[in-house]
Amino acid sequence: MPDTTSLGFATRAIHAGQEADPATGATVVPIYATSTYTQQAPGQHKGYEYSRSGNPTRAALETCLAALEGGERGLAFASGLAATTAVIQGLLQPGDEVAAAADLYGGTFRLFDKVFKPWGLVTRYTEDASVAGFRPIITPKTKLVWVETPTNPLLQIVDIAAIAGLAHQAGAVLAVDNTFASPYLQQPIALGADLVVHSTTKYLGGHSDVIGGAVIGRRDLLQPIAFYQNAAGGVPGPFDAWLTLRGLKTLAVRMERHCANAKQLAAWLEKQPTVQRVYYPGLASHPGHELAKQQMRDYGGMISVSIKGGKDAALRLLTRTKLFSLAESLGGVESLIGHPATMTHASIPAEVRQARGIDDGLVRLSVGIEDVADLQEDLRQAMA
Ligand code: P1T
Repeated sequence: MPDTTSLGFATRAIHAGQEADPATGATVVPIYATSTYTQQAPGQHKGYEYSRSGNPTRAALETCLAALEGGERGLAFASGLAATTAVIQGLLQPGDEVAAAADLYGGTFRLFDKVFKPWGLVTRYTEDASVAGFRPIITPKTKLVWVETPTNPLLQIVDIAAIAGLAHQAGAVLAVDNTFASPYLQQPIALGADLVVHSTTKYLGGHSDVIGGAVIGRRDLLQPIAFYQNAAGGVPGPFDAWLTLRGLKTLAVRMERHCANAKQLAAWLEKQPTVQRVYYPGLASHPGHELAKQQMRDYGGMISVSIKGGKDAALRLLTRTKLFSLAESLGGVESLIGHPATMTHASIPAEVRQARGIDDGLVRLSVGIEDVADLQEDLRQAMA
């Protein structure tokens, strides 16, 4: 394995873990569609025994993910939530506590609340994701601090270095769900985080054609998570690993366009009379703008918009766009529009959701890489 650490991001995305196939010389990592591997004698093999434990296509993806996040090791999972599950099951015991920033993907909240709470895990949430906000929810039992940044769906920015310092003082591990930023825009490990979690379904895969997840971090910390990956088996198949690896190759150029398009649309949306508020960290009006400038390369492709007139007005917009597809998910080349209250965040109780600002007038945009003039015109005609 040549050392890729000195290479730039776009080069690593194309080369890390992806040297020519040792068996055939194939330039592109092949889809190793095999469940098992023939051994010369029991235990004598070429590094692979069974594809739950390891598969060369998945191994290439895992190596590339680690190289992009600047971690020692990467692990790929069948979904983002399978990755989150592996972190919890690999590192925590019933009775342990998680301290989490309250604004996060509804499915992650549901996992903590409906699966791990009955198992014995206590999750405490803070609306204020600053050090001052986290302090009161960190107890001697806190083993894991969990943040997204930017958050889903309100695009809050969390100070990764500051929260890492706080977590480490408390003897806890900081995990950052880096799905909204992608490693092209933000590398949490360099800022002090211990683990990075991804839904690779989003920007990393980038084409809305595959579900996957990942955990990246230090070798010692990943060891029990890797044990769980093999023991419980929530791994991606080789075709899914291959699609994700194929997506990664263009991550840098895609993110540039996602960011440029979103920046233009956010500035335009802020001036529209039907818009109450625009949530986009690239806007000077965003409370996390200065922090985002420090810890991110650019501001990402996600925008949330609060529409005047509440639910009815929001639903009118959602059903009138022609290029923005009304759909869950984000981070693909095509633009998507969604209604967090009834879609991605429906699993959060209504009163909790509303208290957090995820009201029925909130619309979330995943800005794709189409021509931005077409996207703007689509929103204009839908809001007219
Ligand atoms: O869907 P899955 O690959 O299991 O990933 C879950 C997940 C984890 N973390 C974040 C920040 C996410 O946004 C998601 C999935 N989110 C959506 C499907 C969505 O539309 O927000």
